Amino acid sequence: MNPTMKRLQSSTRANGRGSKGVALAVAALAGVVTIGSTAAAANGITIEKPWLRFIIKGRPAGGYFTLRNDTDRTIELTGASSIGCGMVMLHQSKNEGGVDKMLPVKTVTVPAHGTLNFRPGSYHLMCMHPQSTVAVGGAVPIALKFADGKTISADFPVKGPGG
Ligand SMILES: [Cu+2]
Repeated sequence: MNPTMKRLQSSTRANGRGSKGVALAVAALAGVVTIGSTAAAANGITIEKPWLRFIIKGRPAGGYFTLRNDTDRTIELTGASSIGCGMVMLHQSKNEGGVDKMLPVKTVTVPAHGTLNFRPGSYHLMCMHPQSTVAVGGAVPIALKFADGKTISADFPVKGPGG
């Protein structure tokens, strides 16, 4: 075996080990952030049963989920973002004087060891400009941002108007 070939072989082995290490790291990371496709959790905060209600192309789509706080402190959701939505807003649906309205909210808090349902008729995310990649049967990753600077991402399966 000439020296060049020997170098090539050892570098191939090194690469093999390297990519295996990366794959394991990615798998470990995915394990922390995503549990199946129905919940995402980090540091005691869980996004359960996320879904996006896609009604018609070109119209905003509502994002729904349950936010569970298993920590000993109040958590404060301050915003969300998604490349699939152009822009994501925090909204609250309210009935005022017999009229259904959606109002933008700056923050949504969940008390220690509490849960909050983001659902039709209440708090929800508004996917303002669903991109062409958003389609029923697919999923859109959305990142929730918290007051402490942390973010948690979850894949929101896209469903039709009936959920
Ligand atoms: Cu809305």
